[in-house]
Amino acid sequence: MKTEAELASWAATPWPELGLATPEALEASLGEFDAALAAARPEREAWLGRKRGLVTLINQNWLRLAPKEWKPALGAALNALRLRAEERLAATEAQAQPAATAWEDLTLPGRPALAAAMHPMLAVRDEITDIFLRLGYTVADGPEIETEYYNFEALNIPAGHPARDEHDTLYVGPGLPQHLLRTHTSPVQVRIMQHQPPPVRVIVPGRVYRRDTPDASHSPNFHQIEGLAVDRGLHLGHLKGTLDHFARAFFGPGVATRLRPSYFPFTEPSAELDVSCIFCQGSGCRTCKQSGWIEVLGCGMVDPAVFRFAGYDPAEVSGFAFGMGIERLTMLRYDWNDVQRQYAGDLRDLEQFR
Ligand code: 2U9
Repeated sequence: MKTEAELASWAATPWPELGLATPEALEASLGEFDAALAAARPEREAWLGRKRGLVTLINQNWLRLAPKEWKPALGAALNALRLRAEERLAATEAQAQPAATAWEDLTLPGRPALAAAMHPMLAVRDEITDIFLRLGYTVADGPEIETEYYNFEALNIPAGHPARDEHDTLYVGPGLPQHLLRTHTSPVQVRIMQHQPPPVRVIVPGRVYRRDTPDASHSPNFHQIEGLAVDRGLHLGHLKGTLDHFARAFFGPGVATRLRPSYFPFTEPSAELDVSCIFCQGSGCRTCKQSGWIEVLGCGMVDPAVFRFAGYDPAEVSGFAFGMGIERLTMLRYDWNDVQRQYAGDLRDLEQFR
């Protein structure tokens, strides 16, 4: 088969010098061009270039100088060759296209990879959990779908008790016993006491549900950490010492604490733990509503009725319990004013904590 250079000098030969005496001879010689076209990866300039392209040369030197009677056959054959060249070129150019766009400017700086990060609320959960792990507590969890017995009865909240209304319970399906989405993690502590003898020192982080309309401080599901300690001879001093330690470990050694009397059906006496305002150091600001104190958690000595439900003898053991909302503590830690920010997944918030 002829090379492109040989074909070029052939195409440049004027018709009278070619000596093509028969139509068959013409067909055979144009066949050489066809064969070269099929074998090569044709280049547009070499075949269809306006000045030196092979088709152009044949047009100028063969067709233009050929006698009249040869022109129709030669013109048709040349046209067919032009069309095949056009087809081949279109095919090879289409193949080359993706490779051309895959080129990148290798001098550009690289795009930073997005690294996953701990959600701030879960980081606060772990931070709180770790404080109690260092005190010798263990971590437990349990089902989010509960019975009325474990969520209410065993926690000294009988049917008709006003605390049932306050819990804004979400019920799950028909059927008895009635199932519900737990309104607190306390059922887990009841199950633990049913299954293991005292002493108990356990921390229970988990998701809980309440039928609330979402706003800046409410969400139909949120997260709590509850704690329970049961042993012989535990008293309010143990509760106060433990929570004092927690408050200073979490908010810093400078905070003051106070216990303010409160009421929960499952503890007696009950209290709320306040810390001196971490934003104004107690002098009064918007966050602490000028009081100088911020409410952090609820707590109390476990009610003897709860021990009886769980199978412990209140004459033998005593204990204390506490509960806190993790989102609330996250808002305090990061000075976020709206709990919904913790569920929005806004990267501008989350990227700060990589
Ligand atoms: C058992 C016995 C006692 C858990 C407690 C609180 C006080 C409390 C709230 C804080 C804000 C829930 O997230 S919140 O709305 N919790 O104030 N929780 S004492 O008491 C228990 C738990 C289990 C067997």
